[in-house]
Amino acid sequence: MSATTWLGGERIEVAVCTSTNDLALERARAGAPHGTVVIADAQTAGRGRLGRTWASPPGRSLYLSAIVRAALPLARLAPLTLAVGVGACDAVRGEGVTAAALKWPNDLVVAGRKLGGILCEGAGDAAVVVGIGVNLNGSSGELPPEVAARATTIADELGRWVERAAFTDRLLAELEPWIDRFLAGGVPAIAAPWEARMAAELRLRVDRVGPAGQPVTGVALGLDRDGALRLRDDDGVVHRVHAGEITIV
Ligand code: BT5
Repeated sequence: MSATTWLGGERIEVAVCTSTNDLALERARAGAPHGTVVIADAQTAGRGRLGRTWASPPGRSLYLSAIVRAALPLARLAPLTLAVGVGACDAVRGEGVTAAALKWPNDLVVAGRKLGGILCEGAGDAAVVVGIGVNLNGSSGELPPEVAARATTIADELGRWVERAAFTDRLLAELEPWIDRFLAGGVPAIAAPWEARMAAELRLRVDRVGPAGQPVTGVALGLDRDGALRLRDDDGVVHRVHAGEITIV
């Protein structure tokens, strides 16, 4: 595993915070350099997209946010998430969870159960924060009941303890080149690798995608040129999905 050039050069580790994304956003606005990484043992208000919560119990998982100094318009945050997913997927596979795969737009899954998630947020004109949560140790059964049934941990998958520091180094080393490739080449630079790691066997239900805003159920075919998901429904019609609640059926 090679070391990184810029990612994680500066690391801020705290026992507890509301959200590592909050801390990273604050540091980004205060001028922290490209690649600064924030890691917490626990988050009291870990978050996902659309106001959802990321369960963040202490001492057993990875909660990490990285500052990327790049002027990315809002529309490019979603595809950046895809690039980050490729690196995160490879890190988890490298740890031994070879069945890990990507579910559009920001989930890391194993056989339909969620192992990790990504949340990218803008931090002013010239920086973004990339937040990643990966369930490492303990059993998914110890997560809050509303999450447990659809979650997994690396320890659940491998039957052994995962050392957070070593996994963090692995993750940063895998992430850096994919972020660089995306910043240089956009979606075309990461689309095929993303598709190669896509959980293609899952049946997905997407809210508000049909012509009348109705839910559609189908299978993922891959990415469009702008990073939208192409989903084929049961009648063979292909939909472009830009947003919406995506659930595994
Ligand atoms: C995500 O949102 O998957 C993005 C999660 C990003 C978390 C990281 S941790 C470091 C950084 N700091 C933060 O505050 N956030 C980032 P979304 O697609 O909206 O999924 C959220 C949903 O995942 C929840 O509504 C639950 O159903 C489920 N969930 C919550 N906690 C989970 C966990 N620990 N493991 C598996 N699933 C979980």
